[in-house]
Formats: sequence, C-alpha cells, structure tokens
Amino acid sequence: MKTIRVINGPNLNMLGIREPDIYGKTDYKALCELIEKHAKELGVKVEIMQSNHEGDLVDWIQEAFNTIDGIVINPGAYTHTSVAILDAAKAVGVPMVEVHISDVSAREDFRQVSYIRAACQKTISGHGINGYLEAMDFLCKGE
Ligand code: CA2
Repeated sequence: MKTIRVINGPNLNMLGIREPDIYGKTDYKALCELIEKHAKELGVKVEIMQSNHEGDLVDWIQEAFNTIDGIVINPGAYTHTSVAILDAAKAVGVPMVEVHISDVSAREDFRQVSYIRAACQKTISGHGINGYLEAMDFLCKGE
C-alpha cells in the first residue's frame, strides 16, 4: 500500500479560527479528518503533520527518503522564504505537490515567490482545502 505524507507549515493549525474569508471556515482537525477519509477512499496510508518550525519540515522531508511514496506540502509562509525546505525536497526526490488554500497569485507581492515549487510536480492554489484532496489524487492516480 502506498503511503502519502501531508506536511503543513506555520499557522495552518489556526485554520477556521481567524481569517475565514481567506482560508475558509474548516478548522485544522476537520481538515485532517477529510484527508484521512480521502486516503481510505484511495486505498492509501496517510501521515499528516504540522509544525511552526522550519527545521521540523526539513526533517520530515528528509525522513521521507525511500520510505514515503508522495508528499503533499503546504509550507505556509516558508513557501516564500525557505531555501532549506527546497534543498531537502530536491535531495530526497520524492514526488511532491505544493498546495495553497488561498490563491497566492492574487495576493501580496511577497507571496508571488515560491521556493518549493521548483521541486514539485504540481502546484494547486486557491482551491480551498479541496486542494489537499486533489493533490492526493494526483500522487495516487496522476490526475
Ligand atoms: O494559502 C495558503 O495555504 C498559504 O500557504 C497559507 C499561509 C500563507 O503564509 C501563504 O502565503 C499561503 C498562512 C497559513 C495559515 O495562516 C492562518 C492565519 C490565521 C488564521 C488561519 C490561518
């Protein structure tokens, strides 16, 4: 059975608590439940993690080497700043999809840069939390 790792960066644990106009009303626990339900439907194992610390994201990407079949990653604000996360992703070579809940292309200039994108097979942005499920579909079925 395939294993998908879903990695979430800083502040994503605050989902549903503030800024519902940008990130929606679903809270982080409900997001995890949706991802777990979708994994069952796809017949894959899923591991979901979240941290506010850059090094944790680097560690979890490195640990995926030779053990995980695909990574769904929303690095949060580290998307726009972290060469360390990009380097880890390039080093392990695990198929990876970048997800953003909001449409970053329509937001501030500083959100227009994505370091992680260069290591990803696909980017899904602005589809709300459904983007995570679409990313899982892509990694499992190529669609
Ligand atoms: O749209 C996305 O998924 C983002 O990755 C979310 C990040 C943001 O820095 C990126 O530019 C785009 C922010 C994480 C969520 O932050 C929250 C803050 C307050 C309330 C709820 C979530």
